[in-house]
This record gives sequence, C-alpha cells and structure tokens, in this order.
Amino acid sequence: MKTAITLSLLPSRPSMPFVLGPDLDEGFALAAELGFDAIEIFPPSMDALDRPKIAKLSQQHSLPVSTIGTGGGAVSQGLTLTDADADIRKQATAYIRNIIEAAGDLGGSAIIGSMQGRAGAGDRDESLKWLGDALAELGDYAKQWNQPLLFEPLNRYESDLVNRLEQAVTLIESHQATNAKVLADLFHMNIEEVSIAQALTESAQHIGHVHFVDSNRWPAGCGHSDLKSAYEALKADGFQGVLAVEAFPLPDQRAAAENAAQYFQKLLN
Ligand code: LER
Ligand code: MN
Repeated sequence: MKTAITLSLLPSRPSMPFVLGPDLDEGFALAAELGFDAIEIFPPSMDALDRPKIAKLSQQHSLPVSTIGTGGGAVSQGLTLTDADADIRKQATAYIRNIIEAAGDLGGSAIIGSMQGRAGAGDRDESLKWLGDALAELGDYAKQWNQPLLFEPLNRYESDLVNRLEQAVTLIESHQATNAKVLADLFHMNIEEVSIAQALTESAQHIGHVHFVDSNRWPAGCGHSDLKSAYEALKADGFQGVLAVEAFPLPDQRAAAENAAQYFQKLLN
C-alpha cells in the first residue's frame, strides 16, 4: 500500500478536511520531507488548478498525484450529478470530465464525493439512476487514461443517496459502471457502517482508494476508531492502492502531517 496526503488549493481552514495547502511549493516540499508517496489535490475550480506547476513539482519531488477531488464543483459552483435541473447535471458532468482529464494527464484519478448531491425532496430512485448512469459514463471516459473513477459514499449529514460501501457497490453493479471503484473514507464509515473492518472486507473487490482518517476526522491515531483492524482487513484482502490522509489540519498543518506520517511509519513498517 502507498500513502498520500491532501493539499487544498483553498486557504486552509480547520473545518475542511485537507491537511496541506494552499501553497503548492510548501505543500509538495512538506509531503516529500515527511515521506508520503503521493499527493491528493482539492481544487475549488478548474481555473485554480495550475497543471504545469503541479506537473513540475510532482516530478521535482518524485511525488505522483494520486487523485484530484471534484467536490469544488459542488462547493464553489453549486453543481451536482443529481440536480433536478438537467442543465446543471450536464455542467456537473462536464466539470468532472475536465478533472478526469487533468488527473489522468498527471497519472491520477478523479474522486466523486460531494458531486453526488442529495435527493432531498426529490425522487430518490431517479437521483440514484442519474448518479449510476453518470458513474458508468464518466468511468468509461476515465479509461482513456487507464485510471478508475473513484466514487465515495458520504455520511448521512452530507448525502441521502449513498452512505455505505455496500450501497456504492450495488449502484456500480446495477449500472454496469465497470470502471468505477469505491473510495472508502473511514470517517464516513465510522458514522455509517456497523464495522469498518467488516465493511472493507465485504466490498474488497471494489475498493480503489481509502481516506485513512480517524473517528473525529483528525489524522490516524488522534481519535478512537480501530484503524489497526481496518488496515489489517485491507491487507488481508490484498488492497494495493493508496491510503490518503484526508483529515482536518489540526492542531495545525505541520503537526497533522507529522502525526499522520508517524502513524504510517509504525503501521506500514
Ligand atoms: C467529503 O466529506 C469527503 O470526504 C470528500 O472526500 C468528498 O469530496
Ligand atoms: Mn473523503
């Protein structure tokens, strides 16, 4: 398994689960210094993504970009794949295509989390159909770069569509979204799953990426989730992807990054 740490291109905020950023030079340098294997980037918009600069830093520090989040489309522009307005759904798809392309060119994959939206007062089955169809279409698009499309169940306070891994697997299979993989975020799972380790094992064949974070969304070791058993389950199931630190930058950015790096050193060696 490899490790990654998140870098947000928005100013760092304690309420956002991104450890590094917004300065790319500083973020890449600290990630390299602490021995992470890759970087996960969260841009608020396509314009914020300085692709040449990211490519240069990635090469300079030998730090591949594992993943790029698409949530900026929802947070900054109000786009989701399940909006009642077909035009907004189309704009959301176009936004995600651009991120798939940017990530693919950098050798990484795109994440669909917040872009799944919510059914709210609308028809939940219809929302799930729009979402499943989008995962199939966008997953096919990502094949050009030989990358999976990562789909992330969110906890109930962020979405009423897909909260547990098993629901994501059902959606992927029922829509033949053959290139969509599940992103297991251990923070959301702590809220939604009966057992994190058991859920990981049950969906093992579909898991493509992990947000490795503690119960309180602080870095691993700073909360009360049984992350050792989560890791042992992933290992036993042959998971070979990335464990990414998508955690609050607390108590501060550097300490959060150092705590996560120290935890990984003990866990992985
Ligand atoms: C949001 O809560 C989250 O976990 C992100 O990875 C999804 O955009
Ligand atoms: Mn996450």
